[in-house]
Amino acid sequence: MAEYNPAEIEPRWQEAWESARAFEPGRLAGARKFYCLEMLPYPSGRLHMGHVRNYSIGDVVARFQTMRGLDVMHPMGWDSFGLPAENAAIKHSRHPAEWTNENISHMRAQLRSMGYAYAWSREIASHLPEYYRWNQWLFVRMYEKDLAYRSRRKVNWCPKCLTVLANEQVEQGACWRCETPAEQRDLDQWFFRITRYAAELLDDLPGMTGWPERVRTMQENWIGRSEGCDLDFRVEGSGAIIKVFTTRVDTIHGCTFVAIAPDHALVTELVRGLPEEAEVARFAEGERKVPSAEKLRAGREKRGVFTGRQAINPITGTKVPIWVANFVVAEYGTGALEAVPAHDARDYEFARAYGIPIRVVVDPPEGPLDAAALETPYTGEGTTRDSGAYSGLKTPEARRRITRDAERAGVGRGAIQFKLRDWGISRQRYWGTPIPIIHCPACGAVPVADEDLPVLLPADVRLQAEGGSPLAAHRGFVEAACPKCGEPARRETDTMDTFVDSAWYFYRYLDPRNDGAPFDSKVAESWFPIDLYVGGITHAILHLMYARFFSMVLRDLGLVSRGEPVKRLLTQGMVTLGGSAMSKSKGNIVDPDEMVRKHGADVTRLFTLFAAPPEKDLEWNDLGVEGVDRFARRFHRLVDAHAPALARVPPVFGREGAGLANGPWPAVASALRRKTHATIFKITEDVDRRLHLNTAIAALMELTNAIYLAAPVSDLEVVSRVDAALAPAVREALEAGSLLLSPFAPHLAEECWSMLGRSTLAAREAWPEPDTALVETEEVTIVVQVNGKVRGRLSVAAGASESEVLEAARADEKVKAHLGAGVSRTVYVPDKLLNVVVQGGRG
Ligand code: ANZ
Ligand code: ZN
Repeated sequence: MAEYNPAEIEPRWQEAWESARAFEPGRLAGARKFYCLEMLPYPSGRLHMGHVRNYSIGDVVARFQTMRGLDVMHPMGWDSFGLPAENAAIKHSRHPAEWTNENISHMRAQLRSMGYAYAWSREIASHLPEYYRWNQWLFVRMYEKDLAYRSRRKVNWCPKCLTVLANEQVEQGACWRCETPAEQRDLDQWFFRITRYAAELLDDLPGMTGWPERVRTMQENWIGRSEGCDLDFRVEGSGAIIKVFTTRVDTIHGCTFVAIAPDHALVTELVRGLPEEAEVARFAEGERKVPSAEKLRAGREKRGVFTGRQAINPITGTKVPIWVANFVVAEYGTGALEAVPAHDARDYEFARAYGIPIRVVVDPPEGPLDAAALETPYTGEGTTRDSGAYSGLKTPEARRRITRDAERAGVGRGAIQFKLRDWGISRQRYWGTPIPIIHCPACGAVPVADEDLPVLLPADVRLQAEGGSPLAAHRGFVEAACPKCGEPARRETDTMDTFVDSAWYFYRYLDPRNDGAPFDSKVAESWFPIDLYVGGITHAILHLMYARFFSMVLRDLGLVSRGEPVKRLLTQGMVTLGGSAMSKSKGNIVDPDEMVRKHGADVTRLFTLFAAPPEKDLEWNDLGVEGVDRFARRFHRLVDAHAPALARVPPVFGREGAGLANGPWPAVASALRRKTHATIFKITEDVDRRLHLNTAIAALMELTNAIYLAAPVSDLEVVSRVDAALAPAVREALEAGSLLLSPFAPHLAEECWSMLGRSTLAAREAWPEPDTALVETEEVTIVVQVNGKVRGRLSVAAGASESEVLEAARADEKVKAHLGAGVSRTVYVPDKLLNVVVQGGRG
């Protein structure tokens, strides 16, 4: 009798996979491809449970699709440039490269010990010249297409990291990495013109049905498309025009002031020589330092100063005062707005604070507003009133007519605004890709010639904790000859944001040693799109937007044919302990190495997969770990005990399996066979379509119980009592169990497969097919109500989950018509009833 001993089993099978090169793609001629990708880690030094969860989920799918006969690409690499390496280097007086390489070795060994099925021949690391050379090459291509440009901009600056932060990297006004409040600075910066793709980035989203709705909504909001109208307000007694952007031109008759951003280009000119000049200047100066995220924060106190000037409403001819206000952002729209306090919350608050009149011009559908007693602005749509010839119109119609008339009069025009800003990629740090530009006094910014790439990051720099770019202090690096005229020139010393590295790495995996191009287009074509991408929700905006942008750029450079790189996206939840995300600073960490030492990689994997559905947060629970540990041991004991008695039964599954005849079988055998095939069916569905990995494991546990019932094994004396009539069904169940277990607990699966006398690798075996005659899928009818009224009946598999039923309800024509504004709540009685509560109550 062999005790389950993962410490002995696991390294043995890892070696077997490696020597068989079991997970290298391209071995199956003619097979369909499957590109399974997980977000590559930053090599901080140690894997954490978040990594383990992310990679275990991806690994299940990669192994599953491999067994189903697909040609699977499942690579891994290192996002190895970035600030922590530089900070660690300063702290421990070590070179970032040395620190990074050591971390990579350690973490690679950790990944191996988890048994992940990677195509290691594809490994890349972004800090290596062979990789970042292609960042530089792509930068030059983008520069040629005016997709990379330099401009003096107000930038978000982290005073602690001493570097620029992209808008995406400012979270609630603070640096996303160290949480220090961000400041504003004027700097010459390099930008990628992502705004050129704003419309495409937005328009693709509805069709990206393989992405979670939540992520698509986040991206949609980030891109922030607004349709409206620009209007020209003439400044009284001056030729100046203040252009405003409005999405509610229908409210123009309620405009009681104009507000402009403190750093609007016109501010100085407007107040020149007026008594208000000094105060306006003081106010503008104070606001200059405030980051735009803070300016837009809803709760921020509305403040401003009057300029002493009036503007003329181009539609009504009315004169209104011009204010400089802190809630107007220079970078959005035109940097100025026509304020309508009765119908906009910020305008309302401002008007109340400064005693500016409030004029009601829209009535809600429910009936007229009492203008004298208005206590909150009415921001919805409705019917115009007190709006001259436009009174009595519904909002969309008023909008249309006023825009048309403004266009005819030459004082306005329809306009579309995006919140998305160009991507600032300059970093004043060392550990990143040097931007391949040389500044020549005569020729300006000149890109480095392709044959001179890569611009190598010099190894001999002095890294200081405070201030300045280390490259700028390196004379040998800075001094360069102009590629155009040959005269002495100065090399650019900014390095690229590391999000550039990760914006296209998934193409490089496909052709990682190519030294003539970033990758071969034909090879990329054969693998794209990525069939499944697994990663944290924290990357829903930043990384995933950049990755999409880069794919569109690569397409327009003629390198690939499609713009959208990812077909299906899975954003896994966090791993928590005591209710909050595991983090070093909170001290609530479970170390994967320790888990592997204590329980083995398989149990660690099983727990992270079993304890919660992939998208949900997973609370760590030692009892739960014990539970899956017990399950692993029980399955092992079953196989170990019965294997000798099953030796005479021919193989059932796998490429050499002969299957089983359709009986007649004794009742116990028949029941077990039905359970076996139902389990195969369920797990296949769970993994393939739904990615319900937790319920798949639950089904394996049930199968194990069923085998125990049919063929008991005592804890004390391990003797198999399986007789000849039952043996084939038991072999079938144990073989199926081993193969089904393989994506989840691959070492244990190999061990059991081999104990059953099979000499192939389970990992490369054929996934078992269910005998449909044995799979009775019980169907039940579910009544679907919307706001309490019956709107349809759905036929679904018994035991379907709430989300499955909701999904089916959404797809049902009859029900769909009643879902209106969106689902706010559901009540589910399994196998019987789903009640959907919808907002706005159209029912
Ligand atoms: C008049 C108005 C009346 C507005 C009304 C709203 C309601 P979104 O939808 O986010 O694009 N706005 C325009 N430029 C701005 C700037 N630079 N900084 C801050 N706010 C600005 O918002 C567009 C609306 O935000 C515009 O429509 C404008 O206010 C304001 F009843 O114009 B509105
Ligand atoms: Zn020159």
